[in-house]
Amino acid sequence: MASPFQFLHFFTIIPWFLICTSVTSIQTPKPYVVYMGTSVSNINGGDDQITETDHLQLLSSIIHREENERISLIHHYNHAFRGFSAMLTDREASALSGHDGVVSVFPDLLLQLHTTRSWDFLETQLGMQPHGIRKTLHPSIDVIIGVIGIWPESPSFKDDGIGKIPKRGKGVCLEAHDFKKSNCNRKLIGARYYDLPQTSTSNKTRLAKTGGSPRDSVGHGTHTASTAAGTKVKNASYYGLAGGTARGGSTSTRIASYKACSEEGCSGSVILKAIDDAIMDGVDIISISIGMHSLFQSDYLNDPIAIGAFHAEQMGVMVVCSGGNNGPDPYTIVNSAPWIFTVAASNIDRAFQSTVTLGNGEKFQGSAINFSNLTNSKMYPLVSAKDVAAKFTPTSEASNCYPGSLDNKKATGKIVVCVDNDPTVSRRMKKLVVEDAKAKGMILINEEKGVPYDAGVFPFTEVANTEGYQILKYINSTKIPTATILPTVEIPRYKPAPVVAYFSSRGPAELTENILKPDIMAPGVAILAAMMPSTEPGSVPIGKKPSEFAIKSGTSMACPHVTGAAAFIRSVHQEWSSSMIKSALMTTAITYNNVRKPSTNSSNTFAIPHDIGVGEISPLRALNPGLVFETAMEEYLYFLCYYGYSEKNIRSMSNTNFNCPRNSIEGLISNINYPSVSIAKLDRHQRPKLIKRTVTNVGFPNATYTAKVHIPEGLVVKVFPRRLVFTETVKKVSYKVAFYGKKAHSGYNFGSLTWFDDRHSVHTVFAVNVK
Ligand SMILES: *[C@@H]1O[C@H](CO)[C@@H](O)[C@H](O)[C@H]1NC(C)=O
Ligand SMILES: *[C@@H]1O[C@H](CO)[C@@H](O)[C@H](O)[C@H]1NC(C)=O
Ligand SMILES: *[C@@H]1O[C@H](CO)[C@@H](O)[C@H](O)[C@H]1NC(C)=O
Ligand SMILES: *[C@@H]1O[C@H](CO)[C@@H](O)[C@H](O)[C@H]1NC(C)=O
Ligand SMILES: *[C@@H]1O[C@H](CO)[C@@H](O)[C@H](O)[C@H]1NC(C)=O
Ligand SMILES: *[C@@H]1O[C@H](CO)[C@@H](O)[C@H](O)[C@H]1NC(C)=O
Ligand SMILES: CC(=O)N[C@H]1CO[C@H](CO)[C@@H](O)[C@@H]1O
Repeated sequence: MASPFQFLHFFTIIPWFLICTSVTSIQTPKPYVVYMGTSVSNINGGDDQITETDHLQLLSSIIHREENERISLIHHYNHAFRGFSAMLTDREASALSGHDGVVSVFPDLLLQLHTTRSWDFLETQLGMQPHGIRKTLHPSIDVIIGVIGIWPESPSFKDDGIGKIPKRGKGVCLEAHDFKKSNCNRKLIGARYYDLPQTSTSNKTRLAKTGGSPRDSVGHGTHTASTAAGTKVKNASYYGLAGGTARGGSTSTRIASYKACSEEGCSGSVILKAIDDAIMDGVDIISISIGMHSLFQSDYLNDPIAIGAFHAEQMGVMVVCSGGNNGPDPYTIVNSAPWIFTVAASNIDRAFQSTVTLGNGEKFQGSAINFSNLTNSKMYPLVSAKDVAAKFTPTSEASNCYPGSLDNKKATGKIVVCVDNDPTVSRRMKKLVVEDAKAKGMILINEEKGVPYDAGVFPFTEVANTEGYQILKYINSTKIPTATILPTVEIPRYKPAPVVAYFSSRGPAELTENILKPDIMAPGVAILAAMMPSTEPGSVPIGKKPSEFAIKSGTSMACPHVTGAAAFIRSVHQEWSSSMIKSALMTTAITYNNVRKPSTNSSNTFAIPHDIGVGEISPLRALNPGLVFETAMEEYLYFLCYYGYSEKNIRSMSNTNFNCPRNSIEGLISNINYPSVSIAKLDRHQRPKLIKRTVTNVGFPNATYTAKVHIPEGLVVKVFPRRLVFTETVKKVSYKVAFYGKKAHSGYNFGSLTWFDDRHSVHTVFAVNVK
């Protein structure tokens, strides 16, 4: 069997650190990150640059003399924030965490790419349509985004027609055995890579081959970078599927890439280093399609992405992150700090279908991407997997097409029907099992349709339970059941769209429910973008060259759509801060679909803000939002107080004499000037809860807005004032919203408050949990 290693890999990728923490003794050193706050020079203008020597001194005060080979730094952070990573025992780590100037000390965990290899989203396909950003305004106003890892020869990174690199773009193009300085150009202005950590389960051969170069070895960075900012490529397609012009959301944007991940995952200490470098290199936006698994989230000051993003925000650099692929359960959203722009994934108005025809003439529409060479003119024997089980194999395993569960002799030449009621065996695995059994093709019965799986040249399709039942019934009804699986065809103008993807992680956020997360939704199902040419056997149709594009799904693919949209807005409104751009995209998002109904989830029920945030991005509308919510750095410091961090740590992070308010309680987080509102607890027996917001006019100076509230039955919402008047001199106006829960339904109530003038509608969503 071709796949035992991959099978193992699937199980080891997440629990690696669990094994490490539980099995190893607490005295065994392991990598830790020591975070020490901002490195912005202090308020008195003094020069307190902390050097590597200072860090080494700190380490030598903690580590025993006999072990002095450990007094060394793996990574050292000093551009936007201070700290380092090093090999420490648990005891040393806890001694360090009490140290003056140390904000937090946390184990250097492996994070996941949000098209995780362990789920089969990575292997699925996509077709991207640059939603609504067809007319590129203002070409070539420079915005630089930072992403992770790249395949430089891709036509998506050609620099034809792009102007000189701006002075502040100090991207560094590192050389390697397979990467030359000339691989960088005016589009791809920088490419850095890092020593990737080796774990006990690391495949050293593979690391040696793929590490030590900025070149993308996974395909993830190439795909996401070209989605955000790829050069226009005419006539792009994945072997004819999803054909058209491929381009990023903002084609004049430059890219700097930071390779922080390998097949093993992405270590937190390396991600921190990459963010620190990107800030120094002068990028405007950082796009991170990586995160913790939702089961292993840590609080903000122990989360490398939250820490890096906080200091990026402090330096005026926007950070956009994927929200994770652990849906559709609630409390699965990650990267949920308020200074992060958190993205959910939706489908687009394109689907991929491949027809199953049964011997009795019945036809079913399955979902898949395949380059099947079968036709309607010949039928093949059709069997249920449980009827071709290997000896001594339980029926449940065979029907799920577990590794080793099928009898090759019985399956050869047949189309095998597998079910999918056990999530531990991926579609990729089942397909390998059936292919290895020399079957002619495979029909998978799986309710979670909508994320087409790329089966390469193997005839494969996926049908929902109702169709699956019909197919099984047909097999029972006849002596010689037969079928065929036709090649995939593209269904354009697919309806409804957008629908939130089944896999997209859901709110509310586990760390605090007082900020609404995810923030926004963008296309993340079956997105066509650049890819290093695949050499995997069976993935390239006979007689074709490996494709320079691929179709992929995941919140990883949704994130760069928002990055590209933000870069586009920044190129037009250069003076806008990240929070203004975020607000513009949020208050103009679209909450209905292409059949003019409110957006739904994949079981055809209306989606809620915990699924889709404020809705699907609409970059063109966001150019002219009318009003914006500005979230100042100080608001984030208040947030840290309310969340419960010490004033001492907050001062280290901000380098100010900041004072936390006396009554810092978590409920006050709802009052941060955020473009949406979430109230974790509204006690129906208590007085109404009062929320304050301040809006800044970015439209014509003379404007008057009136409020319109949309509320669920029972909840009472009062806005005052109901009119906001702006003039040449009055640019900012505050308003209050009171929420009365006395007669409301228990649990979350969702609604919206929209400010209208004759040109704009500023839509704000609220989520109120009534108890
Ligand atoms: C390590 O990776 C190499 C190259 O990808 C592969 O040939 C080899 O089988 C792998 N070794 C193990 C132990 O998985
Ligand atoms: C587009 O691509 C297809 C197949 O890859 C090819 O047959 C066709 O000639 C191309 N069209 C143009 C205008 O390049
Ligand atoms: C389809 O392609 C396979 C090789 O992938 C070949 O063995 C088979 O004969 C082809 N079938 C038809 C019907 O052309
Ligand atoms: C097909 O037949 C098997 C065994 O006779 C039975 O268990 C199963 O429920 C039948 N399936 C359908 C869909 O009729
Ligand atoms: C869709 O929403 C309904 C109602 O909230 C819920 O019962 C269902 O499980 C959701 N389905 C998915 C796939 O999220
Ligand atoms: C705004 O209104 C003021 C007072 O009515 C007026 O003087 C001014 O010219 C107006 N400006 C614009 C741009 O309409
Ligand atoms: C829609 C589409 O491009 N389908 C392709 C599926 O695979 C067959 C065989 O490679 C192609 O001929 C089809 O064009």
